Amino acid sequence: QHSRAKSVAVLGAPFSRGQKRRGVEHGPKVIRDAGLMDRLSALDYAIHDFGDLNFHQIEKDEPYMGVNSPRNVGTANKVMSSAVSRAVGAGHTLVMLGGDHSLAIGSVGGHAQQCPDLCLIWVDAHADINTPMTSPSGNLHGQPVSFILKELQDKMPDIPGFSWMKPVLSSTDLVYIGLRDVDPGEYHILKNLGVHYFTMRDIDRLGIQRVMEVTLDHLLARKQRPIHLSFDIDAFDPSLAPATGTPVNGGLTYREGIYITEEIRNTGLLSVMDLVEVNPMLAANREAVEATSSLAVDVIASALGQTREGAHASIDEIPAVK
Ligand code: HAR
Ligand code: MN
Ligand code: MN
Repeated sequence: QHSRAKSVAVLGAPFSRGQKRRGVEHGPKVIRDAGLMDRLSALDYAIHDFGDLNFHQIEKDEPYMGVNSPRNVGTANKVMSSAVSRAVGAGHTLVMLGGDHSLAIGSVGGHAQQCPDLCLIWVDAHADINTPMTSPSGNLHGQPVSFILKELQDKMPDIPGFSWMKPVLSSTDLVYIGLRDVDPGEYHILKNLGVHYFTMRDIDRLGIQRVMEVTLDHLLARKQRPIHLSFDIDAFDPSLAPATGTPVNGGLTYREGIYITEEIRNTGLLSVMDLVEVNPMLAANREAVEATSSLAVDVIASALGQTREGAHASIDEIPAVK
């Protein structure tokens, strides 16, 4: 418990081709500008900034079976996958800053290369489990989970750009928290596979404490294993996180969001965390951008050990009167 990670690495992914709105590629910059590295250096481990990944654009990238930008998204995720695999293999706890949520395909995929027994906690207003056939938008940020799950592979067409990708998780390795905008096809998939999920209504009924207890019990009771936390900022209520592409009313409160990350931190098992979908170009003003990105920093710091209780790291006795 509370095992000290030796080091934390931060990796930016300025990528937006998993959806149609410009600006989410600036997520890594505004999250860093909100003071991420300073906040993490106050916690007690070595912290490395791996900078931003470089995604070179593929010019000719026609939609395939309704899926937009398949080659760009597939190729970017291949780059992501090897970067995450390398970082985790080197012993770092990794924080991936998106970018849109299609990047989780590579992030979870690369993590699984090093930790095949990982489990996945997906905090989001959306289930992101459309297959290319059920997707209403053709946007790959609404589909990453369908690429990750083994049970869906016979429902997945061969999308150009993704030939490198293998499904890495079973549906029992996944729990959703915060859902409130689920497409009909997604609902069918969730029920059909028996995926464990907690909607905002479930949080209303059970409270976030019970939700986390059941989540961690489901994923960890049989065996302690590495956690991948994929945190979409749109899980929060739009009043707290306005700068995002697909806001949905009725989201997490600040305290519910922080409780989620505190509980994950307390397992000592967090191995990779994604923080995605911060889009500074979609806010009404600069204050709204700053609110959203400083919320992202709070969530990341909390997942990595910042507590509301205080810390004892630097002071171990009551100072004597001199
Ligand atoms: N479900 C819709 C679709 O598939 C919208 C979901 C995408 N929005 C996100 N992802 N921000 O969490 O297009
Ligand atoms: Mn998402
Ligand atoms: Mn979302």
